[in-house]
Amino acid sequence: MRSNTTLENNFTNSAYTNILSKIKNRKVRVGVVGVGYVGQALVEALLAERFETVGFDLNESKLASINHPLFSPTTSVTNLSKCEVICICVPTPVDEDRRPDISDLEKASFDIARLEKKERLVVVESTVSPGTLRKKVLPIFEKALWKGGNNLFLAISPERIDPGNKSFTLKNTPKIVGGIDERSTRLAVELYSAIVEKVVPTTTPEIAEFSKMLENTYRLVNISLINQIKGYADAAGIDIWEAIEAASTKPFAFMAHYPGPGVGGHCIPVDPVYLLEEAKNYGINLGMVEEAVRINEEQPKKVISEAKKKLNGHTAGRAPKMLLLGIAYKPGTADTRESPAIKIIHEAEKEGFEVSYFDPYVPKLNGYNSRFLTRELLEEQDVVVIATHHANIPYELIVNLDKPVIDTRNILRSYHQSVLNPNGEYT
Ligand code: SAJ
Repeated sequence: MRSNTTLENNFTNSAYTNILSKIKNRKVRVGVVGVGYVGQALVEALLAERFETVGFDLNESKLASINHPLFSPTTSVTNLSKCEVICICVPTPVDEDRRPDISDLEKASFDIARLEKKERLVVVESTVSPGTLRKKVLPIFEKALWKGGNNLFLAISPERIDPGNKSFTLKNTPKIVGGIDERSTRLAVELYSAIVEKVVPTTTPEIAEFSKMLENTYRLVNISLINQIKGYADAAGIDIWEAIEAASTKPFAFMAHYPGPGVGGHCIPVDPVYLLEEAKNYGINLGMVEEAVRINEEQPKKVISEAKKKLNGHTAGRAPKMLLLGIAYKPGTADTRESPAIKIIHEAEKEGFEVSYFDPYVPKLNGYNSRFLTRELLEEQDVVVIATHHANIPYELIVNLDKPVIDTRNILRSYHQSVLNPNGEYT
């Protein structure tokens, strides 16, 4: 009588070899849960390699943008039952108390765990704290009687999509993959090797989860560092932008980061919060990361105090008018998640400013409408703040403006050096 283990091993082996061969022969059907900018890039890469793909999203408009004979959009999770592979690309934001919120991931895992039980590879692409796959996601499947490494193969592969980046795409950005066991890792490597030039397996999923946190915490700490150091440079009358340019001539061990009004987006300001929370569970205090998060949150207030200093009470008796240029979180996108510009609006209004904005990518937001940028509109203002330096903002209207301009991105310098007065200030 063959032991249970042998039977299980045989089952695992056949489940594993079945999925492996289907991936190799492009016969596997891949489900993508969450077709936002990450899921959409993944779907397009899978379709380009002729994988039959099912895209699930609650928001039908996100599915409408993909048109391909091998693509089936759906708003019903049960349509994923036919998929032997399912990739989860749902957001993992922070909640209103700035605490990690993986409820979308838990819901997606719960829904997938309730699908018909057939061997399946599930890959989580969402950014999560180290240990989430093993401690939070796997138990959801095990509670639904899936057996990790038997009929369930589970891996993490953190997304590395940079929206709008033309040089680094899903295909040419190395993909980190970590499975809960060897077979899971092997299957995930096989899948991603079909659509990404370089796949990097890690020994454990925790290493893969940690590496993503490292990437984005590194970025926040360095941006907060340059924002803090700028305060010293300004006080000392030193041009921080030229200093960064000079430091960047060092061909090794220096990566330029630039001052700004704060760090937005759903990755950089958010991921370090996940790391901080998880580190606390081990009694570890990452003071430097906490300070970076604090500095970042302070930036919008610094912009307001600079505006008040430049106005120096000139508008006594009436609300000073502030025009914000660019409210998306970074140039070239309409995404306003965690955008510092929105925080500037809130802070400015708290300080009594009358605020309006112009952003060619964001026609309306939170009850405001983007104003049409004209000389007349600029003349009406007391102060102009360049918060997000979209390339298609007509800076020629600003560069000779005889009003205080707070150019948080130093974009005007590249317009006309001639407007700098001898003290190196913009007129
Ligand atoms: N920012 C600065 N100074 C800088 C760089 C960025 O203030 O020197 C601000 C931006 O204005 C923005 C925020 O930080 O508000 C985030 O900018 P980002 O360029 O990091 O853009 P993201 O959020 O799209 O980050 C993505 C991330 N990619 C992934 O998570 C897969 C990040 O890891 C990349 O480093 C980044 O793109 C990139 O390098 O473009």
